Amino acid sequence: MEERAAPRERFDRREILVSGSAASGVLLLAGGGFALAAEAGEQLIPWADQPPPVPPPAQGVVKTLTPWESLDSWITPNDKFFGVGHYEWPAINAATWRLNVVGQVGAPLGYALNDLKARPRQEVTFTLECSGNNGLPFLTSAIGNAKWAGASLADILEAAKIKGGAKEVVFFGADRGDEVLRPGTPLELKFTENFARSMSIDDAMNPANILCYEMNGEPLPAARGAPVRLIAPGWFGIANVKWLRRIEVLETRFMGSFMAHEYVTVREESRDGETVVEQTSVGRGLLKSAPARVTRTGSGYRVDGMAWGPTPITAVEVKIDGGAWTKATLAEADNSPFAWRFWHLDWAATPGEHSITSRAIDAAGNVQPAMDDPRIANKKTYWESNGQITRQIRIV
Ligand SMILES: Nc1nc2c(c(=O)[nH]1)N[C@H]1C(S)=C(S)[C@@H](COP(=O)(O)O)O[C@H]1N2
Ligand SMILES: [Mo]
Repeated sequence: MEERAAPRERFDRREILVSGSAASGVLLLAGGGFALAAEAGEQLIPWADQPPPVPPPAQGVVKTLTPWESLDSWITPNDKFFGVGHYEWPAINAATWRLNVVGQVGAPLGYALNDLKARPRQEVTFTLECSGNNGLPFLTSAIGNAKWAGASLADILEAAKIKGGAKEVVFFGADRGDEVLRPGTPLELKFTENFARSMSIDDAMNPANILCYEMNGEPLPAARGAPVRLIAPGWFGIANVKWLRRIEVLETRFMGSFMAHEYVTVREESRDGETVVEQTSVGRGLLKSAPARVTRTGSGYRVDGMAWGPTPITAVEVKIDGGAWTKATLAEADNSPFAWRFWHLDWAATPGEHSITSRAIDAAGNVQPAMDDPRIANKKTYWESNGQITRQIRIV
């Protein structure tokens, strides 16, 4: 876990961003809501329920997490972006790197980095969240919002001429590791596999998808998947394959470890009075919000947070202790359908221990589920955890 920045440092950072490069200034203004930007004299009150450190077995996978309290700008700076990777992070020479598009295509293609950069540039501001976020005690704040730029995936698939009858597009990363099926049995099978995820042809052809080489105006950092990663706006982190190496079109369903074994949600459902188990591959992002931080300015308190999901957020409500749900103030809407929305609530806090819960509501009236909602309570795995988050705070 990174150390929490002191309020003074955060204030300085904002000054630099606003008065610094024009590009950064535009990013900040485009967000519409710098609700979390530190004000002079503002004091951050850390949550009393800090997450435990990432345990050693998971440290190889969860590499960086910036605490919620420090995720205080609408665009998450590259140095604060969380990092998840399942195998050793590969070192790739961008000068010799090539991306091949092969399989069930009429015109197999190969691109060097400069070939991709020569194509029309497409940008998207997208909040990337690990589907394990808030599913495990130590895995919180595995989320960040960035402006990604790259080449349109749909244009490239179009140029490759996908054959009739093809079913899926598989995105292979350069990172690889050992997997085992039926461990400890006579039928045990060990093999080495590249990280890979697939999408239906329809999902892959979504015009929002990009082969991304730039993040927040800088070349895509090595840890974020350089030289090129898939950015699939609206999908959980897992779909956004880093260190892309090969795109392969298949005429069957792809059942790699990260589609079929890992990142599978197991949920009990009731069907005609019978309890059945459904296993589904982790998919699109879900309606969710989080209280991110509490600050005091003079004698006033304020709760800041964010809300995100597949549909526009129309309201966020906050519950303090056992009280009524109260509407938070949403930051000005921007034109980024895939980005989180900031919100805040002024709070006349009294000394003592308090709990703070938030819930997001979308235009269709969907409400982020409570933790005891059957959708959440009957979920056996920690992925896709969009239940309401409750935080604890001590006011002195
Ligand atoms: N090649 C590759 N891509 C990957 C992964 C990986 O292990 N290997 N992890 C995925 C997961 S689970 C998440 S949450 C995001 C994290 O992206 P970030 O490290 O850039 O924040 O990358 C996804 N893409
Ligand atoms: Mo993830």
